[in-house]
Amino acid sequence: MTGPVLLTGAAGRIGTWLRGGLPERGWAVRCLDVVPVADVRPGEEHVVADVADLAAMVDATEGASAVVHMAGISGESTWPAISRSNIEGTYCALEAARRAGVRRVVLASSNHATGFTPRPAVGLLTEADAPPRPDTYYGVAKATMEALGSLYVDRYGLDVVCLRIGSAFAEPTTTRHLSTWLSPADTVSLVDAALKAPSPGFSVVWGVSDNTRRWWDLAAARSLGYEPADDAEVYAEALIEAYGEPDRADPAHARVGGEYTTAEFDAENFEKP
Ligand code: 15L
Repeated sequence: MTGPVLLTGAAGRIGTWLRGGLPERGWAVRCLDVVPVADVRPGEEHVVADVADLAAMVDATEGASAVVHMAGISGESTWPAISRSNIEGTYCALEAARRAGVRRVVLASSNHATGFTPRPAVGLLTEADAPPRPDTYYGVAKATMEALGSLYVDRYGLDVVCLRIGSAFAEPTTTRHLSTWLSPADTVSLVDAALKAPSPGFSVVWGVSDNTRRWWDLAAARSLGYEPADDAEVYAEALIEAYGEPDRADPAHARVGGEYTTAEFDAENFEKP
């Protein structure tokens, strides 16, 4: 592939990790965000644009080799906010790729697309075991993202890889994260694999590190070429001492989406637009 990777949400947490890690793996990066990124790095291209502005997205996508779409609200919010940033934004990323002739799109889906799925009592959950079962409007937008990705593969022949990201943080801070953590280094590995995999067509894979306590199957992600290096277990002793052993009767541990499935996560409790 020639041309830079267009990275939406470049100023965000995951975007910042990818700006560091993708060039180390040979990818030139064109950063796009609605705000200017704080620290422009050598070799980067920069575009300030709203991901829900289709004309601006088409301009930004011209000449790119692939789109890595990380932009959007990163948790629950109101319906108007989610539908604009996360649903309209995903449509614009895919439609801009199609119009600009870019064939590969990597989408930041989330475990919350399937959040009300019960966590398995034993064994690992494959992607096929967890069809869309969103836990929030945020989760609905991620399920819609996967559906839009599927449409652009079947109708227009793009390659679209949807990453159902667990908990992408610098380090685990809750006992749930002992299962769901995706480390910064593994985030880079996963996106790199999604960019390089030959002809993935439509692919949905869990995005999680090789955590001892994980409940997501990594076979599909590994088949793309993902080689996770981290395991949240190194944080287990400290987190269990602080918070106790995870209680499987607690919804935060009984369902894939954790606390997002609780009554407190009703959108009414989130900021009005
Ligand atoms: C997500 O999709 C969110 O972006 C992140 O803030 C966390 O809530 C994460 O899921 C999680 O499930 O831990």
